[in-house]
Amino acid sequence: MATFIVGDVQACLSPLKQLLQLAGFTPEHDQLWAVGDLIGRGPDALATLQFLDGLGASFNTVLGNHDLHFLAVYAGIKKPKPADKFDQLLDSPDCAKYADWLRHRPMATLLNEQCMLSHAGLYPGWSISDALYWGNQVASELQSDNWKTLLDSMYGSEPQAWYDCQSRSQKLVFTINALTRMRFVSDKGYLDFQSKTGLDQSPPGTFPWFSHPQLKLHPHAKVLFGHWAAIEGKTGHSQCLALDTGYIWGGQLSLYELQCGKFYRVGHQ
Ligand SMILES: [Mn+2]
Repeated sequence: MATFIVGDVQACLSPLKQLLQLAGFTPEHDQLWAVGDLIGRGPDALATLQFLDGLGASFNTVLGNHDLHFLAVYAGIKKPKPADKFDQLLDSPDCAKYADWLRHRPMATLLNEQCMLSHAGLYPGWSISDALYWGNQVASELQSDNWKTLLDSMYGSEPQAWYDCQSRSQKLVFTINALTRMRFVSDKGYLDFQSKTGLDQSPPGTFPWFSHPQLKLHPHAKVLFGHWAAIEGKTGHSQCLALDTGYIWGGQLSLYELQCGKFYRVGHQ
């Protein structure tokens, strides 16, 4: 059995199918995980969810910011924007089924004892156990009757640092931001939500989270993440593997095979 992890699909079904064929993925034997942002901006939101649903128990995902945004639109908290390209999905009789399925996905998971998967990465100062614990707290809330209240509160960017969080609801919103939106983090642990650039343009006083001096990773641990297309799959850190190579922006869709460490890519050159 092989475990594959795919980068941000963002409703681009055709390259996803190409990539699975290229890697020899067979749902009967193999497991496929996604780094989140299954849908959002790309052309085939409904067909992508139909295809992944068809893989049954051989597919799973952690949630990304676009997936959570879709849930907020579905719940009537946010108005859909044309750029989301959710229309066909929202009009589908199966929309409620897919929304319910997404609402029951994890925010972070362990793929084996040492490899964590989340959409944006590991917040500096948190251990992998911290990220899993708080990710599970968010997931439990999303699966509870309070899920709309949580999604309604997530659109703020405050608090920006973990040590500024007082209440449980602040901690849940911070966790969503750290696990799904993080890129640059200040030396004091503040998430920077302004910059989406590559590594050569760090805002003053910030580090990419994977280069942050407070990053806590055991020597054999790994973090797999997506979300940050501008770094083009490069972190310069052997334990932090970036899988969003920006297919939606004219780049490539990436797939990583966990057991052998091999990358597969399709898309634009
Ligand atoms: Mn994202």
